[in-house]
Amino acid sequence: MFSRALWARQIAPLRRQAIAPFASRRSVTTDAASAHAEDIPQEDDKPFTVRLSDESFETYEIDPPPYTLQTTKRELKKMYHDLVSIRRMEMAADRLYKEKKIRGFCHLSTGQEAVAVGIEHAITKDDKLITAYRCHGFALMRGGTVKAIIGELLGRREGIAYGKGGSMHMFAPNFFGGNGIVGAQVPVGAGLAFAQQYSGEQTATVALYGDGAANQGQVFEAYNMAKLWNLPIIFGCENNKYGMGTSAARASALTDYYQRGQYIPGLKINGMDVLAIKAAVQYGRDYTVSGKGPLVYEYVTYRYGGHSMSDPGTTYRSREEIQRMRSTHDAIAGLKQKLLDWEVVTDEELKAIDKDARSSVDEEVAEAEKMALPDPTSRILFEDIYVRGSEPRWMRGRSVDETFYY
Ligand SMILES: Cc1ncc(C[n+]2csc(CCOP(=O)(O)OP(=O)(O)O)c2C)c(N)n1
Ligand SMILES: [Mg+2]
Repeated sequence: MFSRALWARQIAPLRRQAIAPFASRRSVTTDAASAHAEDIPQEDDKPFTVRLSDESFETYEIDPPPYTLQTTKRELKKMYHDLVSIRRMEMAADRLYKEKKIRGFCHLSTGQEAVAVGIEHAITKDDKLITAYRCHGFALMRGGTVKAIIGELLGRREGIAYGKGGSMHMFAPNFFGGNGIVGAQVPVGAGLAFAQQYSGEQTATVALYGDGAANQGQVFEAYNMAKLWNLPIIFGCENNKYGMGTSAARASALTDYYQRGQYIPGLKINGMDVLAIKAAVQYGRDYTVSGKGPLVYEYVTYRYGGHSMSDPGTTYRSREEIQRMRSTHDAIAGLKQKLLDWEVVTDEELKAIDKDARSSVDEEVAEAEKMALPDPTSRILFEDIYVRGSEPRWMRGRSVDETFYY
């Protein structure tokens, strides 16, 4: 066993040397509006190049992604629409919770929208995604509707998980939740990637977890197997600086989550810049699908609200900190600024996109509120335990003499 002093003298310099040639000296910003683009074409679908900020990434044992990104006006406008839609949907959930129409747990992703949007614009519909409980935005991006997501929060049978999952357990094609057990989705994500590799699919899994999950043993077990078998997975820590009311620095001996894979290359990404996220995930997807093995990403982001609806979110961080992040690092405001600066849209066009996103969310929320309440019968408790159509003939109920026949 090395004494601490000996370790510091003999081992630490070696470790630094091993990392130094690869580790970039850049430090990642969370400033959302720092990319550049010139010569924007008139046409909506004609590709052009965006140059990302030098402060978009920090690397660990890997070259950085290209600092240029091909996009179109249509895609940028869609990204903006997506960001606004998630924010508006989360705001609707906030209101419905305060009106006591949504009960139980409810975790909002306001502030973190760029992660869900940037990833979706980088992967294909055949790739797989799994995350923790802060999942409404991902469910929407993967193909869920606002109506079905809000219906789920309201506990309606027409909700995206038939009203059985609530805020934390939503699913869509190639979206494997929505998981309430902190960290549990990380090994499940490795399993998804194993299935992709085993069946020869040219697809990847994106498995997300929070800074609060990043120290769990199962995360490192999943890293190990993923590297042993070079699984096509991008592990991604959404570092929003807090796990419930505990700051990352109080919970983690090393808060550079992108370096926590040790033998797995990593990338730290400005998680408030939807374009940087798209560039990073596109690059990582190609890397991992080509058989080079897993990656560990860290999206540096921030949640504006409390951990859940029952946390005001102001006892463990200052109001000034929240205000500063909202006013100077907001992903929506950042993209908006770029779209105007680059003349991708006029002021009026942008207002029209805003209005369209907000009114379509509002309409779907109103429809969800009109969905019928579930019948107050115990039969509903036995439904949806198995995938519809695959139920056993009978199931035991709450006591030995209660049997439910399907
Ligand atoms: C196994 C397990 N332990 C504890 C909890 C309680 N819990 C819920 S959320 C949370 C903090 C997670 O923080 P983080 O991973 O940073 O996610 P964030 O809320 O910031 O998105 C904890 C401890 C849980 N749900 N599951
Ligand atoms: Mg967190």
